[in-house]
Amino acid sequence: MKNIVIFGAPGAGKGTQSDFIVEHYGLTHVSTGDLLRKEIADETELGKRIKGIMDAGQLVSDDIVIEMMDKAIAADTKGMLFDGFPRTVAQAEVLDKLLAKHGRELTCMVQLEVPKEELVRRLLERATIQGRADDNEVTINNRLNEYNSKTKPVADYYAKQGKQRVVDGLGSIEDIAARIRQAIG
Ligand code: B4P
Repeated sequence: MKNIVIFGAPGAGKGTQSDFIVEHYGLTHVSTGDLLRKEIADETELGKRIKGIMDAGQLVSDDIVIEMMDKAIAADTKGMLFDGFPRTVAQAEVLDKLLAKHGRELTCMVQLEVPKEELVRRLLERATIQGRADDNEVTINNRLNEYNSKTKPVADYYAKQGKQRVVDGLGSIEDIAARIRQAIG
């Protein structure tokens, strides 16, 4: 059973490539961004608490995200693709523990590498198509800063475990999907 993390900066193509990975390997897709946006759209108590944080481009607290993932892992029987999680080293450590609790371990982490100018270009383009509240110039900058300070160290965490697979995230969506399949094996 495969359990895979797809990792990268905002706009790196995590959500886009997730569709191909879950289809190819028959995995359950869990996106923390999608789960959090659903809480906001449903106007739940949690959604009201996190809306300002996400609109500002900051990370939601580890406790909230970890509780969501605990439930998602407990409910899964197929193997999982983690999209947007872990985003801090603390989340990465907890993910290892949660998987071990269910007799599993992480297969690998796929890291999509995309230059900053292209990340900004993609997110601004998405803003014109989807109108997501956090796709504007100020918030994109905050998200990239959060990524550099809190999320990037997660790559070293997996490199030390020998689980990091770096993939060039520039090019056509199909070409990148093929590179990812090769990296996972
Ligand atoms: P996410 O929903 O994970 O959003 P994201 O980082 O912007 O990545 P996304 O998956 O949407 O972008 P993608 O690269 O696919 O997180 C949003 C927020 O939720 C965070 O800022 C944070 O507040 C919160 N959050 C989520 N998880 C959290 C956690 N674990 N801890 C704390 N807080 C958390 O796509 C971007 C665009 O590029 C798309 O429009 C796509 O069409 C385009 N694109 C993709 N591939 C392309 C290619 N090859 N060429 C050209 N364009 C491409």
